[in-house]
Amino acid sequence: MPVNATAEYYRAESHYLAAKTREEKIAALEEMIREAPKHKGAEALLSQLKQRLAKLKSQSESKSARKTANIPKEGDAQICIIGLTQSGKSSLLRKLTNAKPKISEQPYTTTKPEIGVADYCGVKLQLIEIPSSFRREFMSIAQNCDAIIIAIRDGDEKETMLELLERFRIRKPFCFITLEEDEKKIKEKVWKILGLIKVYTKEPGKKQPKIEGGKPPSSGQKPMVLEEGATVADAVADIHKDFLKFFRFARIWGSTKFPGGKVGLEHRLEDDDVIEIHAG
Ligand SMILES: Nc1nc2c(ncn2[C@@H]2O[C@H](COP(=O)(O)OP(=O)(O)OP(=O)(O)O)[C@@H](O)[C@H]2O)c(=O)[nH]1
Ligand SMILES: [Mg+2]
Repeated sequence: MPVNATAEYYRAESHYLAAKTREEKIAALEEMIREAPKHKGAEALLSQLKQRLAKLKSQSESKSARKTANIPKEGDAQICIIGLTQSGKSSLLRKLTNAKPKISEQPYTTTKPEIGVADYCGVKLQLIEIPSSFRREFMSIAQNCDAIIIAIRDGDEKETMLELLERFRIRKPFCFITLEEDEKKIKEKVWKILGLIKVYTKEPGKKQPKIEGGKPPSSGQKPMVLEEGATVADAVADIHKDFLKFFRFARIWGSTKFPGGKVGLEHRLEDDDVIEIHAG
């Protein structure tokens, strides 16, 4: 018992002892801390109360953290497919990836996130369809992904979906896709909004891979995926951080005036560039 505690403190303590939920306990503890005597003799009590409060708060936070259904990112980018029920989300996921979600005429067929991986020119895009119940735990996936595909049947759904994204404060690049769109077009649209570039490496003396926009190179080579605006330095560091120390120059096919033009670390790369790094 604290020395010289006020009546208010004891009232707060009785609230604490009577509290049933964690939230009530937190509120009562905060009240106790406010009302606790602040003199030297009561220091131990105050620190005990603060510790108890911190413990309770961390418990309630981990409980609420469980309400989010974040899915570990795999591949080069994570894209969320969202839309009203029966807008064709599962059909899109089937069309673009290896996933086999159930498709039916029954509204709200999809009840949990469905995940698949799409290949775009060797780039791996992780696609996640979320249920149209728009529960908070599913919306957190849309809040944390890199870009959003909004599945729509017609133009009228656009407004509704944009309002929904705003309501959940989802501010990610997005594009609208309708069921009838061609697979290649959809992937190109998604790639454009991601704000990424793909860059292919080649070894000195070897033939450079032939890159035709939107098509994987015939060699099947997987590109390096970098942020838009990335430089040669970013590409070199992506291969190995220590590599930067030994860098001499690079030759580029694509973003240079002449094929195989010589550049330094500061040269800005573009989508579908081929880079040959000279080091040593
Ligand atoms: N017009 C048209 N309809 C299609 C096509 N593919 C699927 N459908 C129909 O579109 C409806 C919705 O398809 P889903 O892909 O299951 O839609 P969803 O958005 O996943 O729906 P829920 O999971 O129930 O919210 C179904 O009735 C399908 O039969 C298509 O290529 N063209
Ligand atoms: Mg579905």
